[in-house]
Amino acid sequence: EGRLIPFKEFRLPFALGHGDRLLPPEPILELDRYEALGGLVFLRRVLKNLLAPEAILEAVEEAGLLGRGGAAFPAHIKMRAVARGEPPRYLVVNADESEPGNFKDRYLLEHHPFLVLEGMLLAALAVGASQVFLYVRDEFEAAILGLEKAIHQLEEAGLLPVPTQVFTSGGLYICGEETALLESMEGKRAEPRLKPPFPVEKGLWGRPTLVQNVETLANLPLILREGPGTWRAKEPKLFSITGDVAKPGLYELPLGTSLEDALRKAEGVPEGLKAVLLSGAAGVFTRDFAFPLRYKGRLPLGAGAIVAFGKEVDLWEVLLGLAEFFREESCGKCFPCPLGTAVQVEMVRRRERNRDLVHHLGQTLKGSLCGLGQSAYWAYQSLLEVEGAA
Ligand code: L3W
Ligand code: SF4
Repeated sequence: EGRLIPFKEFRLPFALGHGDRLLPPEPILELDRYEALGGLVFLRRVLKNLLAPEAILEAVEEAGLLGRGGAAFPAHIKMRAVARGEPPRYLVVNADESEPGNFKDRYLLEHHPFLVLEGMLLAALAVGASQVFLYVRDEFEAAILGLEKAIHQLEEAGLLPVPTQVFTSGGLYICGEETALLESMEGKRAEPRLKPPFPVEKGLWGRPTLVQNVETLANLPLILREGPGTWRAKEPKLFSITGDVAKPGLYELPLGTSLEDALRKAEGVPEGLKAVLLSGAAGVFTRDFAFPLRYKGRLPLGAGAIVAFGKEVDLWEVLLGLAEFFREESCGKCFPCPLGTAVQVEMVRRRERNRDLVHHLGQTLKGSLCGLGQSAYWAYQSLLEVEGAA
């Protein structure tokens, strides 16, 4: 009923706020063009033994790169853990971007496949992976075709040191959860595994596996080019800004930028908004426009979605869309999640504002096995807070 926009119809004028980054916003789909813009320098250096894999790990550590798929775990810790593991080791690129409101990975795959592939190969060489898989959301047809073409171009040029293949995802939201993703790659139902063991120890086929988000990997060549110190001083992050703003699109902003400044970049007017949904379905409504957009703050940043809702929007309708989304996408492996998400839909339908009941719902969902169930009530709880503050 139009509460959540079907992704295939999600057309956006990409206003990429690149700041002083090294790549232009237009697509770079040819290897020569990517190289002319300074690409592949570091990949070539590693291939000529002029740059040691350890130097890549050190640069990632010095930059303090955090996972950009929503969990913000230090990339170097995961990379070093995989590098220490017994071969064969694998790298899986998580390109199953399904969180409503986020479209930064899709943008990178469609517009900058070589940047993603260079970052991916640098990571693969750094951890000694013998095989790389790009796990791409099945609806991203253009991205899949573009990646296959780009991989072919790299291979022809002798610049594909690690066998790489595209794996089309199983097509469910839960497939983005890294262990469900691995299960589906092994031909099983996409259901999350218990963690630990983490994928860095027991990942694909039980082997040490680095599962890393597209944006995280795309930053590797940029960290090496800019130098980890310069990169760290900016800590660039892509934000998908949509909804009631004049210029919806993808914006690259330094972490720590206030929500208000982010909205104004997209020509949004905070005073005219009822609330903003931060992070996506697994996110929160907020009116804290002074909130600095950084990880581990009071509010979750997720993968960087910012959806602005004007004063005329009925946020309960939006919440109902999110609640139904969770109920549909719950994989059913554990008990609290299918139960809690179904009850949540009923509660939201009757616009239940009893905080004790919502608290109990949250307590149930918190006991879920994976992040899907554990975060499914955040938006509900936050809507009551936003209403209470209004
Ligand atoms: C080794 C430890 N590994 C934590 C691992 C653990 C955790 C992961 C986060 O967000 C997350 C991911 C998806 N020793 C560890 C440890 N870990 N303690 O680190 O890694 P990070 O920060 O690099 O992940 P991330 O990319 O920021 C991903 C879950 O969110 N998710 C994500 C969907 C993402 C996409 C996409 O990237 N396109 O769709 C959905 O549920 O499972 O946990 O998980 O393994 N001491
Ligand atoms: Fe599946 Fe939900 Fe349990 Fe996650 S929390 S394992 S999605 S039933």
